Amino acid sequence: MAKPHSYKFCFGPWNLSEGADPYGPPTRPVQSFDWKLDQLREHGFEAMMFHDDDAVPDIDSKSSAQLVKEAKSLSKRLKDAGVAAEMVAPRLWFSPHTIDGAYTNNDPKCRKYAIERSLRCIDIARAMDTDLIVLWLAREGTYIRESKDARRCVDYLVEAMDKMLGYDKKIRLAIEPKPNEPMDHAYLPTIGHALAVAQLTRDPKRVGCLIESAHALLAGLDPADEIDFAMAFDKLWSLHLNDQNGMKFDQDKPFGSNNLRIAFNQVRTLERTGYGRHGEYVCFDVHPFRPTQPNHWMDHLVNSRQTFLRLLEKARSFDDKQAQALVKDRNYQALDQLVIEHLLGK
Ligand code: XUL
Ligand code: MN
Repeated sequence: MAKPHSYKFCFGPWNLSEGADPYGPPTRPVQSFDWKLDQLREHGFEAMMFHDDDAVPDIDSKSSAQLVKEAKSLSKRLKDAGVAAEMVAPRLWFSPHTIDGAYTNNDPKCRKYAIERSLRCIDIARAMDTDLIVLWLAREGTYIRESKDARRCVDYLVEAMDKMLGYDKKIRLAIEPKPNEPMDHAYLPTIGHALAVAQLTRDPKRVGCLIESAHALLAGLDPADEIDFAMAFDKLWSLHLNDQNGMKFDQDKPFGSNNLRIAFNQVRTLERTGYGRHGEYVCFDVHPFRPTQPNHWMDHLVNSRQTFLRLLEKARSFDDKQAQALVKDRNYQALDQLVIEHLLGK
């Protein structure tokens, strides 16, 4: 195992959400951005992640010059607070132009909108001193199989990424795969799909990925294996740790909330592969449970960070030598119990 290093933590303004779901209204009042920034600093987080319109609201009604001006002013506020902007992600799922997809929309005018919007997102990222653009491809997929040509959609995805890579020679694209929700089936459901598409772009070195634990679980995969796979390509550029109870809606539960062992194995893999050594952040894409009262609003983030740090101790104190001996002896029954006893505190 490599020499221990310390991790840097991050979350986004949307992770202090107000509790609205498809069945009911918010359960907490809206808080200001400054309040969120103060909370972030007070609780041991070093960076904030942004959607383009978290950084600059009402993007589509503003000129490029205005967007850059507002992004620069936000960047100054962050710098004054000693907080980095980790990434900017184009929100390609709200506009009337992205109702049936953004880059893979059947309508060329809508695809054009999605690319233009992504270039504005790059302008914002540049003004905020980050080279990382995250692509969660929310509506790139289908509700019914017959509605789009999946073969052609691969070309559309590559074309959009090529436009972004050509627009700015320094930016890096991190694809955040998710197999479903809001779509029935998404076109890039796993890290394997994301890294395969990266190879088709004009600059594969600048197209990597972001793994979200819940998204991997929704694809029926172990997030630790997804991490190892991405690290084998040196392409894990960001991470959304959280948890998920089975194959249902995307729950964004606190890290480790549902399955401590799956969480332990993610931390162990991050340690083993050296994630974070090149400045990558550990981000928590978690939401408060809807019944959460305003005075407990930060707890899901504080707890996720705490659980991560506790599991880091567990990863560092795991008896690897004994584990290796058991592997050699093919005694997986004893190895299984070794992990369980370790997690239980023996
Ligand atoms: C959606 C999701 C997003 C992305 C950023 O499931 O995880 O919040 O992380 O667009
Ligand atoms: Mn996410």
